[in-house]
Amino acid sequence: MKVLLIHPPTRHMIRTNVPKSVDEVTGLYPPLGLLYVAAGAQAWTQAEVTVLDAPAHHMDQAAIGRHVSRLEPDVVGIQTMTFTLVDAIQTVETVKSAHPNAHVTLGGPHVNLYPIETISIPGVDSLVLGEGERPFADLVNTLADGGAAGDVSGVVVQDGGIPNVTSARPLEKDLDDLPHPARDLLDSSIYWSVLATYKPITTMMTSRGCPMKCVFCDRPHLGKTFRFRSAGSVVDEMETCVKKGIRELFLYDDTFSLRRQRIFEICDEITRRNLDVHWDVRARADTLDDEVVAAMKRAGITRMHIGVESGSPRILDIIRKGIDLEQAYEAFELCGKHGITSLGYFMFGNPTETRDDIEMTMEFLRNCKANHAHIAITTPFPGTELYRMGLEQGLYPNDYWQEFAAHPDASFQPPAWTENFTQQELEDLRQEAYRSFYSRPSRLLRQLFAVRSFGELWMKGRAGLKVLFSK
Ligand code: B12
Repeated sequence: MKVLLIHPPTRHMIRTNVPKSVDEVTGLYPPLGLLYVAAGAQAWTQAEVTVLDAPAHHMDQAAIGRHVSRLEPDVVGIQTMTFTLVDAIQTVETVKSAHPNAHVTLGGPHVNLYPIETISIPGVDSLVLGEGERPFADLVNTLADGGAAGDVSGVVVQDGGIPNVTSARPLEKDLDDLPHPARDLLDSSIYWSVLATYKPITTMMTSRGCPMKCVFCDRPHLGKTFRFRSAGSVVDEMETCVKKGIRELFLYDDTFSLRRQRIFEICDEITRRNLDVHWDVRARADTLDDEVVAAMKRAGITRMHIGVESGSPRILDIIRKGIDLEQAYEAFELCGKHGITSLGYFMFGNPTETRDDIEMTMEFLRNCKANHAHIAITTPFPGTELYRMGLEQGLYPNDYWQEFAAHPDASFQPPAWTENFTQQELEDLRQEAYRSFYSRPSRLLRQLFAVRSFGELWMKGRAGLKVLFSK
């Protein structure tokens, strides 16, 4: 049995709130979710498993077609995000015309949000809901034994043209039971990030799920319970990466720092093994204090991504962020004190937001000790509470994400939250905020002294200019 897992191109990616020019210079990240599915297939089936990362190799559909005709895979799995749906569908068509006998299945965030619309796409044989490791392996084994995809729990198929939408399997209880991502199936040396000091980089997840209630966020398939791996499992994976020559790890946990004790366990294990590794995390401001930040610094952390979203306490309540400004200021102070680069994430155009609220966010940006800022324009994502609020209060006349899922169109541009501002006004305010943030001499000097090579200066300089002057 030959299994091919495809990370589709991103040529028709729906642009949200990150200008294309910025996206292109920020880096190349491996498709972690797909590598988990590959590892499950390697561990629990007899199949010969390969992974194709099309964006990494600048592959278009013709190149994918040639690859599929050469390989003639029995099962093809395609990673599907709502934002890259058009590319995923083109990839289905390409696979079916290059090798019609292949069983084509889709998995990833999008299929959990719109299963009916997605299983109805011509050429799609099945969908794997939820966490894909086990159901995908069972699908491969069932097909290998001549069984039907519809017999596998957590797999959606069409019966006589009627979608039989089953539910996803329960979430993995113990993440330590899952195999580590199959990074050997990709060329690890090609992945990089403008934020990184070292190359190559990779991404990692030490936990899944987030219990927080931020209205703009949704992880349809990873749940609201914080499930986490043991320190031993996490550092084993880090050690494997270091042995592969990967010097910098991007930990993409939604909130790495939720369990204080676990952070100490992971840091102590890194130090005990004397692992020379650089890593970065996403952390909530209300989970950080001097002791825990010092421990992470001793264990090699280089960067922390901290979601602040707004400098207005009223808006923080409305978007249910669950932090206060003192905690946010303190978080950046602590990073500065321990020599950890910090990135603050902010959004302009939140529900009921006024010019005064945005002024408060600009005030926060001017005074906080963050090294970098990422300012997004609030754009409701599918499946989020924010999107439901926008539809309920009539800000949007129709369920445009459902229509996009049913009739994907590459020219679709998801609307911002334009309750009190136009998209253009929000973009102008964002440019103004970036300029006032990055033009502070103390911050510019700190950036300058932080770079370690001319190459890094060139990369960061180019990205910085794109952020400051891109339209
Ligand atoms: C790391 C990450 C990235 C990385 C790497 C993305 C990648 N290609 O893997 C980078 C920085 C490149 C990135 C970019 C973007 N991202 Co992103 N990203 C994430 C993040 C934080 C973690 C993804 C991850 O590894 N999860 C852990 C693994 C275990 O989960 P998973 O990937 O979903 O995979 C599991 C299942 O979904 C399923 N599965 C997944 N793929 C497949 C394929 C098959 C065949 C099968 C059977 C199963 C299966 O099984 C996997 C294992 O259990 C998620 C949020 C999250 N917590 O998941 C957002 C997320 C996936 N990203 C999101 C978005 C919107 C984007 C961007 C469009 C943002 C932008 N505007 O630029 C771009 C798209 C770029 C692209 N290449 O597609 C959204 C997608 C929402 C949606 N409805 O589609 C998410 C959910 C965050 C959010 N805001 O809601 N992202």
